[in-house]
Amino acid sequence: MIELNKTDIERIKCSRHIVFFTGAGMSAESGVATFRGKDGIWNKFRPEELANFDSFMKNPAMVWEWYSYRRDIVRHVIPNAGHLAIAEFQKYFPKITVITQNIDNLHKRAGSNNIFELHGNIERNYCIKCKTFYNDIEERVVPPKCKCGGFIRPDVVWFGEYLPEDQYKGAEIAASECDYFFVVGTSAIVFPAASLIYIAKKSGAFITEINIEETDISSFTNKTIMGKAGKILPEILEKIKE
Ligand code: BJW
Ligand code: ZN
Repeated sequence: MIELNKTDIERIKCSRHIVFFTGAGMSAESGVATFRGKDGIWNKFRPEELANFDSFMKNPAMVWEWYSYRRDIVRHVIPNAGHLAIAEFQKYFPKITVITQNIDNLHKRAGSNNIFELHGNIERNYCIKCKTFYNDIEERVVPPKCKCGGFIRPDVVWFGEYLPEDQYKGAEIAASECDYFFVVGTSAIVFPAASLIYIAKKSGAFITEINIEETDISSFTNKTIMGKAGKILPEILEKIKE
């Protein structure tokens, strides 16, 4: 059973606006690998070789193939009990905001409807030259090319790139306005996304972390619950319904 006492549950119940700030650990139980840690994909693939624009320009085919491979994975997995619990929270609170660093679309597929995607979405692509957006792409050539001749890249945020302004701005407002802020399955080391935790705390929100291990922000949060997101979140929801 989770380490939440009556006061903790009351505090959640009294909240009018709850934010769930999620990272790769949120989707781990769906079968999407995390980046860092024991089973992280970056033990096998180096981020600096794949997750930045220079690498894409140096070897577009390799980078495109890597995202193609990951796109295929996320299309074949399904939202887990944690994603579904977050979506169900919408029934019980005036406002729920999901701020995700994940590019896998699983919150949307679970039914959450107020989502800020800080690092893009692997289902979208755009031409680096004329910025035309593409959803489904026939990969006759790899990487595919736009009508204008430019390479098409995934609409994800690589290191050194700015986050989509509207998504970050919306997330920043939610973090500063909410009264409860859950940090779920993130190592919280990538900025500016991680700064939202500090903004929320400074603005007076209660911060609860859900993670299978301690992170850099564990000493900063008001509470850390150790465990899997797919187990803890449904348990919290059940307590709220009681
Ligand atoms: C579970 C679980 C279960 C497992 N239940 N929990 C020095 C200092 C500060 C900043 C910088 C710096 N040097 C460079 C920077 C900036 C840089 C940055 O932050 N780097 C740090 C790594 C140091 N940031 C950027 O470059 C950003 N842009 C930017 O700053 O723009 C301004 C600028 C512009 C121009 C010039 C200069 C500056 C952009 C960051 C983009 C991040 N992109 C990626 C890749 C996306 C595409 C793709 O998927 O390929 O986003 S990197 C990767 O990390 C991905 C993630 O969204 C992000 C965060 O990872 P996350 O989600 O936390 O995953 P993990 O694997 O780290 O953690 C998983 C957690 O889950 C663990 O804690 C587990 O324990 C837990 N877990 N199973 C619960 N079942
Ligand atoms: Zn183009």
